[in-house]
Amino acid sequence: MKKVKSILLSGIIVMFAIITNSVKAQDATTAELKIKTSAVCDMCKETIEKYVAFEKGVKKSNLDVESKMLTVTYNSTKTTPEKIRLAVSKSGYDADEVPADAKAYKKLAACCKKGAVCNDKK
Ligand SMILES: [Cu+2]
Repeated sequence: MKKVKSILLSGIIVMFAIITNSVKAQDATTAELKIKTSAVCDMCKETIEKYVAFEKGVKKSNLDVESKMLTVTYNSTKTTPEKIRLAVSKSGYDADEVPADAKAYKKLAACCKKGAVCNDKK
């Protein structure tokens, strides 16, 4: 009888843990995404960050020019990594496997084109 009780008790504990965990998961709507871009200078950084900021659900973004990595904090119930990559593409830059939008890329300053050596690059 004692054994049955302890099995029952551990069953309740496991169930409780599962419930608490699922509540936590629903609560965690803030997600972080890292995107490899084709940015080359501080101007690129400004362009991309401004563009991504307009995307619904994006809380903040920061591009590290040195590594070309864009870190985006976003609300996962309002947007998706796909949409954010598309926003980067529409600003004229590559976003991971998504190539830069051709029209937007054409409009970029010469120093912001892929492989360009920018004057204000530190
Ligand atoms: Cu640039």
